[in-house]
Amino acid sequence: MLDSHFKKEEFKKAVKENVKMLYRKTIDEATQQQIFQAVSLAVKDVIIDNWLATQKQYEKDDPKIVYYLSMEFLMGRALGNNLINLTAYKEVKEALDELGFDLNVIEDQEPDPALGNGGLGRLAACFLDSLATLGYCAYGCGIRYHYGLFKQKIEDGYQIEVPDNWLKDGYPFELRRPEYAKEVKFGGYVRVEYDAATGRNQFIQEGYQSVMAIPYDMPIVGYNNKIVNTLRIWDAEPITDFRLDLFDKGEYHKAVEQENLAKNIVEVLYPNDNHYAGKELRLKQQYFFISASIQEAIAKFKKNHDDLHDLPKKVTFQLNDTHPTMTVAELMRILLDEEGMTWEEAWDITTHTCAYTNHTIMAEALEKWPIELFSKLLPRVYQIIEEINRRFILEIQNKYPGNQEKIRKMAIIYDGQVKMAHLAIAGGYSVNGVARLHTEILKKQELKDFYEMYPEKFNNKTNGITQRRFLMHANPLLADWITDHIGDGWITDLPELAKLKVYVDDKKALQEFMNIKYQNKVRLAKYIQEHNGIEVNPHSIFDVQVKRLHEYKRQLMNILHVMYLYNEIKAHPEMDFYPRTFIFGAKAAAGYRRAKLTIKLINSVADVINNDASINGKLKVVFIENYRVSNAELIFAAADVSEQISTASKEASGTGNMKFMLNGAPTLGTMDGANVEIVEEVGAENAFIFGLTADQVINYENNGGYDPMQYFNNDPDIRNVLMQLINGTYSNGDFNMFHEIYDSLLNTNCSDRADTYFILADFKSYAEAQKKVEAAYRDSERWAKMALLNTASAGKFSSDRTIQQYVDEIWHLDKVTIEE
Ligand code: H53
Repeated sequence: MLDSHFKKEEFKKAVKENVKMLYRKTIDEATQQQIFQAVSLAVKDVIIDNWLATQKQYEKDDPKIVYYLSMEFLMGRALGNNLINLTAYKEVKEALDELGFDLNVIEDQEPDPALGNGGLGRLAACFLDSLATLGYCAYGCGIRYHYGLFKQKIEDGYQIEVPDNWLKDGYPFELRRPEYAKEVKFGGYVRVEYDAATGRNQFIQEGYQSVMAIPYDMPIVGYNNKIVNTLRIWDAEPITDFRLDLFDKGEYHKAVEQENLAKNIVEVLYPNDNHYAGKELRLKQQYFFISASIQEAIAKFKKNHDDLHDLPKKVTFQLNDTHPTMTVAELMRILLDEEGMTWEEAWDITTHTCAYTNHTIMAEALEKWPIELFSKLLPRVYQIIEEINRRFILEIQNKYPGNQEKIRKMAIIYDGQVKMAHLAIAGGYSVNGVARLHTEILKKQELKDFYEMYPEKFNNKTNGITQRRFLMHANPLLADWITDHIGDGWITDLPELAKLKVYVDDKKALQEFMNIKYQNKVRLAKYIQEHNGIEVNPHSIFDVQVKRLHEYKRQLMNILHVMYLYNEIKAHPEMDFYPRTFIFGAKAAAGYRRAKLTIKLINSVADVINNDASINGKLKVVFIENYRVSNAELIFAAADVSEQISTASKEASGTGNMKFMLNGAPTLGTMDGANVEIVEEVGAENAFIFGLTADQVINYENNGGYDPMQYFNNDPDIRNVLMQLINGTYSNGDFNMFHEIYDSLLNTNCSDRADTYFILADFKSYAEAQKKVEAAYRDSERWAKMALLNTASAGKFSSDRTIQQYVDEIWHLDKVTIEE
């Protein structure tokens, strides 16, 4: 136990006291939600002592700080994770038992803070955990959306979005910090005034609207080291409660506008993953949290240092994708307009302080803002970007005299648009991809021109995940078993898992390992029964694809293959078929029609197959409603097969793939993203790889020559399945329901190239790989070895390793330890 506050009896007393103070109740009268609040408060009390101690240590050591700037932090629930990192989980569980409560049930009372969409937001959360655990001074900076990612309900097979009012009961792990409020200005115009004293022009923004940004801090508890870092999320409030002065002058509308601006900015997270929608409110959100975060970072720096030229020595701003790229211009604005620096000085500081992570090559994810929109909303910031662009073009011309093509392709402002990725690359000192293959594609394809101009900026940081949440918390049985066999070093040094390799030929160990998998499958089966009303057989193969719904991730290929298997079973009832449960979980962006139709298709196929008594339950299909961090933990622990089947080159890295691997599920996947490195670690014989390579896909895309119709014409299995999309098999005779999906594969009425994601090209090799999965699973000893080797080889994929590489190669932070 870390702290004396956590002595069991004291803790029990604190819980009782909190219930009394908060609710005027005894613990027998309190609801589970009230107990959750009271327990969390008792835990927060301990955290705050460590938080203060960390702050003190940072003040003393003055370490370099990384600000991880991100529109998304997909934190998941905090209570269980905090207890784990305080090394108090088991003790608190016992204490609650004695009070008559079940910690698991209490944990379920916590809303699942969903301030993110998918991989990018969850990566940010894993990084914060690793930064605190490794002892680095880091702030996460983001937005306190009042509504997180929508909750998904399935009605009649269709996704319905329900608002996620995560703050409704009050969130115990946040702290409002009004003393650090910052003003953020929008709109108006820039007045230029010559200042005779300095001989320079002053740029004064006038006629603007503004809001106050109010920070809320959440503690990020390091594992067993007393370090507590901070996730700072900004809320917006009107400048004064209500502009009574304006109201009195009859400018009622202006007063209400300021109020509405504040309300709207932080209202809701945009539910798009890997897709840019170009909405003005989104641009406001970006500037809002960036301006507040950078202002605060500069104020903090100035408190302890007197020369802003030292900023790069003490601070890095890491841009999580292009969403926070405004940082480059906002930092320039502050250094130029508020600190009175020259352009050259300000640019030198900025380009040594900002660093950019690219997470996608998908064209539709690249942010490009129309200049009218941009310049109207942020007139001064836009002027600065124009000047950055002017100088950048000169640099290009210098390097490639007379080459107009380079300017067309590389300019920051071109064709009436501001290109955020170009600004991020020009304005920073590092550009990193998130898996080796992805970084290579950036260098050779997407960002080739930039790589040629600045090769020294480019580097790779393969993603990782935190084993504290995704093994210790998600899979306590396996975590304990591992610790019994190799000690607990893996908790902070994941490569230690390799020590498990000595057990590959130990029958008893293999049996125990698979028995734990079985128990986790029973746990998930219970969840599915309770939430879906579907009975699944825990002895069947749990074949799982959980991730955002996107065409490039090819959930469609998975369900088409299920339809094919069903056809096979029906056609050959005597066939020896190993029982399979196909499990899906996915949210589709609210406006992404084709993705939503895919959800309907999955549910319709599930309906037919699950209700067909003639197949004796050999095949089941389950769509888990409202996939999110909390149920993900149950799902990874219970998976036998990890479906990672994106079109090669499209998935920058993936991180779900790593969570499955860690929990002993072999990958069934394409050579895409981090799958390549997973296979490298575990060996090709312990994974099931199929499909076109990234080079083949890129070659088709660049040179044409792909014809999906040829597969339809020549392959009766494919033809049968596709015909079932339009003959009513899964739509109660409605020929139209899934016609759009059929068209998307074979072109007919579509504007884009047919089968954009090469589903038909890969279908057969996918089906063959699936046959190999079945054969391997039948040999239970072989399977157990594969599963164990996956866990044992997962060491590389800890976010601790990723963060250490960021620290060594980009951030150069100082390690801090808390003195007793
Ligand atoms: O980021 C993950 C990657 C994953 C990639 C994802 C992502 C988003 O979730 C959203 C926007 C974006 O540009 C990229 O799709 O492959 O693992 C973390 O790097």
